[in-house]
Amino acid sequence: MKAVIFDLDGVICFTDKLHYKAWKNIADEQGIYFDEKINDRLRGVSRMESLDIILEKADRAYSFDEKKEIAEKKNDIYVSLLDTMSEKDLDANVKVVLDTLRSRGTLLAIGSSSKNTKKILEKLGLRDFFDAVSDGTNITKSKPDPEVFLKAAEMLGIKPVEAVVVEDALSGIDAALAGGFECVGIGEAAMHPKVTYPLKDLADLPEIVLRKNADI
Ligand code: B16
Ligand code: MG
Repeated sequence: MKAVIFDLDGVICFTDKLHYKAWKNIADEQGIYFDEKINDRLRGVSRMESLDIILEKADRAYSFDEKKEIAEKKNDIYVSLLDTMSEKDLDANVKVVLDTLRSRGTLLAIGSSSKNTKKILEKLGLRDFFDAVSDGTNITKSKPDPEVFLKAAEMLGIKPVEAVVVEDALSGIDAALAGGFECVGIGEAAMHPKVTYPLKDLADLPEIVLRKNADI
């Protein structure tokens, strides 16, 4: 296994709460019911598709222009919340996992639906850390389509069978499998019936990569 492709939100960082705060602000303003359970459905889903899920509870139809305006407003709120993040928000266990893999020569990439990926990496002090960053700015189809991970593999110059994808969202596991990748699922994604390696703790990831390479 030459490379590990990490999802960002929910794996490298925990921006769920910030997405929730921003969407809640929008939903309240529009008088639409929104709770954390609905927020869970937005994991790994693009911004516009997230808005469509939220609008399922609306009592009227929204035009494309209205939706565009609302999505932009949500992003402005989310970005101002991201501004409060710093290197202190990088989980120490996540950093150990990244450093361990890197020290063994494993290529590391990001495969995220977020258009704010580069800003988040910068805030966490990881701007130049990854060998490739594939994100919401270079894809046309979001997860469960495999495009974001296939682009990451292409940027790394490797084949999907030579990489493992790490995901927290069910749609992300579907995307990895559709692209021909093995995958590690954490949280909800560990429960996916077809996940290759369900993990309780990301700290076990280097061991999985090591064992897999010893098998080959
Ligand atoms: P943005 P991931 C995803 O990131 C989030 O899980 C999802 O909740 C969000 O809607 C999506 O990014 C788009 O984010 O509005 O910043 O472009 O899990 O694929 O890293
Ligand atoms: Mg995620």
